[in-house]
Amino acid sequence: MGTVPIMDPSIPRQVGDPHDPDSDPLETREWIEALDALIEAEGAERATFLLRRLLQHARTRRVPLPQVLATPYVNTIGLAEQPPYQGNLDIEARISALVRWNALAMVVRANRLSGELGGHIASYASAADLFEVGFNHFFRAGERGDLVYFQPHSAPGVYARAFLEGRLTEEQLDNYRRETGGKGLSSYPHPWLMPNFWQFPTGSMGLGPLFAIYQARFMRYLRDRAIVDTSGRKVWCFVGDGEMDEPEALAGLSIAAREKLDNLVLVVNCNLQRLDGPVRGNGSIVQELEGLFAGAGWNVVKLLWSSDWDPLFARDVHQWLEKRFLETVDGEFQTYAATSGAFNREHFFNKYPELRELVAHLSDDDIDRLRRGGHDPVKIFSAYWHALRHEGQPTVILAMTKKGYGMGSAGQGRMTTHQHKKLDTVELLAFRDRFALPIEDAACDACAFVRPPRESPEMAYLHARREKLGGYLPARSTKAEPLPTPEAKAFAKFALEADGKEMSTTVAFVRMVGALLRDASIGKRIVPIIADEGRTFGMADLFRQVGIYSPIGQLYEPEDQHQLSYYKEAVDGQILEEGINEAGAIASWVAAATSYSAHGVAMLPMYIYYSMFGFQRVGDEIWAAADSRSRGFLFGATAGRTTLSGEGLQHEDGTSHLIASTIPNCRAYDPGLACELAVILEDGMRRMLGEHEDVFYYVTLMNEVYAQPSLPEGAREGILRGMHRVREPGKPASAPPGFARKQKVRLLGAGTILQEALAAADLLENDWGVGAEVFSVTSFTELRREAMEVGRAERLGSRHSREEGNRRSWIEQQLPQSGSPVIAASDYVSAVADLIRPWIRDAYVALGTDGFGRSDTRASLRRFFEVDRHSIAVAALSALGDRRAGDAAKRYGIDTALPPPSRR
Ligand SMILES: Cc1ncc(C[n+]2csc(CCOP(=O)(O)OP(=O)(O)O)c2C)c(N)n1
Repeated sequence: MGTVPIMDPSIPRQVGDPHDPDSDPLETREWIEALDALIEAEGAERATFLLRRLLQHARTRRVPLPQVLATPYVNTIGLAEQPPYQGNLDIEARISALVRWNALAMVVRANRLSGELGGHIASYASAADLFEVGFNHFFRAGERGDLVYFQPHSAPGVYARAFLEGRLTEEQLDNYRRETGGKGLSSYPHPWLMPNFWQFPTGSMGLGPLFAIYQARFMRYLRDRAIVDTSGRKVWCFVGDGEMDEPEALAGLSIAAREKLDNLVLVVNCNLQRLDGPVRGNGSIVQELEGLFAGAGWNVVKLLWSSDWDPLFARDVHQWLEKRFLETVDGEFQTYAATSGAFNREHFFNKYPELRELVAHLSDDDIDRLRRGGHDPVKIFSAYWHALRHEGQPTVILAMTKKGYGMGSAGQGRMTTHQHKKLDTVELLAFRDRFALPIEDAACDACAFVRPPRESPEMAYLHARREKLGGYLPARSTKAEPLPTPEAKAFAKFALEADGKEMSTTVAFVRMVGALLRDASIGKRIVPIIADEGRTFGMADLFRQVGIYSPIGQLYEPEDQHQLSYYKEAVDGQILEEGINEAGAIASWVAAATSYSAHGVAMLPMYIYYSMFGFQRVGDEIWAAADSRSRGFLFGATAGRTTLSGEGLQHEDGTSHLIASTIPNCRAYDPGLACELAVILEDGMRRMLGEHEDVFYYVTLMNEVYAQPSLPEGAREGILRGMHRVREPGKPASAPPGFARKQKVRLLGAGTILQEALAAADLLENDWGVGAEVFSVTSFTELRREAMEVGRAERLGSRHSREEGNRRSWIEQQLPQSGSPVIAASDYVSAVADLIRPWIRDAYVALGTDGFGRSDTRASLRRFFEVDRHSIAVAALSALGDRRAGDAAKRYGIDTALPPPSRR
């Protein structure tokens, strides 16, 4: 038995408590009686006022104050504040038993079929009542309904309920975790795999709570900007207590409190266990989370003990129970969950004579039946009821449960229960009896699914409840109206007709966004998102143009108020300025990018960030965004390992395009020209907002300034498919008609490195008499994808779906076998250019920026990574087998003795 170190020493102790000696018990009693009298006569509010004043005074007198962020280990909501239960507890218990049974049967059956399928029983067993009270009384469905983020490995319970509701078939349940085999069910909530069912992917622990918080915040944004009236809608998020150790799970706590998100209820299923063992064996996860959430400014509701304990609390006038709870660490609570009433009596209650006496009238079985709060619908109902009525703060409900509840010796509270998925006949029968399920022995042994007839009282009740709450959940909708999207000439004429004007693609982007924000059709739907780098990317003008969202407007006169583009915060501000918080910014982006589904109104998020702090920093969130079928733009700005010069190892991105290429629905582009950017934006908007394609775009932007050409005739298709020719091999001025250079190379350049490829072509022609054709590669990823599709179609003898009849990929069309080598260079690791190697029939050299980024000028960096014009020219000569390659290296000052950049 240990003591919990973080327990609050201010908890009132019983007079004469040996652990908290009182030097003057009589005086203490007088103070307490005085407070009681005050509450009695003038009410709790007055008592709060006086206590606050006393504390203030004590502080000025430098009296050390007790820690105030922890309360006793009892329910926050007292019996007197409990609303009457508004349902039929008997029927609900029978429904809940059926859901529990079917969830368990699903996992056991799947594992009888194949041990490799996995699945979890114990987590849902602990969460079942938390979910069921929600389904029967709180979760509203439909367009104006609530958004529920489910604890991922409790999915079997959600499926089991949908089965009872008639929304899933027995066959689907039987195909649990085999959704690729046909009519089955995915392991965890995945909108990609079950697009009509799951709304929010939560399988990667920690993202659920973060996404839920930013969803609640985005709902306020939609309301405040008068786009959708989201008032009254709630976000519910169910999360494991072990999961709360994920940094992402805690990352949004302060914004939720700061923005007073009382439309959010987070329910932490505190079964005190995670996968390997206890969450805080030597401490108390409930007390720890209470301190964290209360400190961040949340309304904390502890839901620890069931109604069974109320009579005991009522008789326990000297708070012996509170004292005993506080000194019990979670490792012990887990043991009490796994053991019998007799054991609990012996080890928990018998420690103090007062507690022994308190339960003397109870049998061991009675003690065994003393439930934890998260298993008592009455207490759960009360906690939810209060949470919904709480104003001005988000609410967290810390619900204590038992992991594997009802699994008896097969799993309840056992160290190994998380992965327990096999139950023998005896254990199955015991489970049936424990929940009084009407199942024959043989059916029980066979783990038969059970669904009473529609007209049975249970089913009639279940459907009536859901009808009252607007329909069934979870259900994902995609009803948003398509939006007409503008043509590039409407927002990017300057880029399409650049005619040699100098600018960077970042500057071009900012101009395009500025114009798009004024577009009558989609302007209001754009959600610009930045993570404290707006000024870096030259977006400061937008601060005033559309304002920065703040739910309380601007309470101060900004220092720069007299400037044209001052820092303007407004309730209807359009920009989400997330501060230095890429995780939060992506969470906002996901909320906006899925608004077409969650809110029936398509938004167009444009999140611009330092490209290194995207896929690398929050890659898992982007993966979840892809799973969520997000539609929107991600802009990796001042991208490229050598273009963002001077910033060094941690900022210079050479990998994001490689990671982006692994995400099936991410269309990744690295345009080097402003006109290319315009075409990509135009097409992206059309596909996402007009055609409702479930894709999102990753586009890199650079801050290098150079002359921009107008959009070449006929280039549009190539830009979108991944490459187009920008330069023919040159001819000497005096060349006779029909002149052809003997040697020719083809150079591919991506992003700003296209400029190096163009310069290399000049070097090759002028210095070495080699003809060079230059292609701008806007997307190695798109080129590869299409070529793979074509190759697969050929392999399988089927027709290529996108390009019917055309059996040659775009790469092969652009770079047919010709005997001329191909040299590609990008500002990313060479593996990016290598993505297309299999389809190039001639010698192929892929140059890239492998190695750590470093601080230097652009020219030096490009030389260092060997993607500069000279290195490209030398690579071309070498690929031609031209003996002059060595001379060229010498002439251009390339030190061939240096080790490769990745080893320097
Ligand atoms: C990011 C991440 N890490 C690890 C896992 C694997 N995992 C799934 S459930 C689980 C334990 C969950 O414990 P807890 O959150 O306490 O929930 P409980 O099952 O106890 O209700 C783990 C480690 C995961 N899904 N995601």
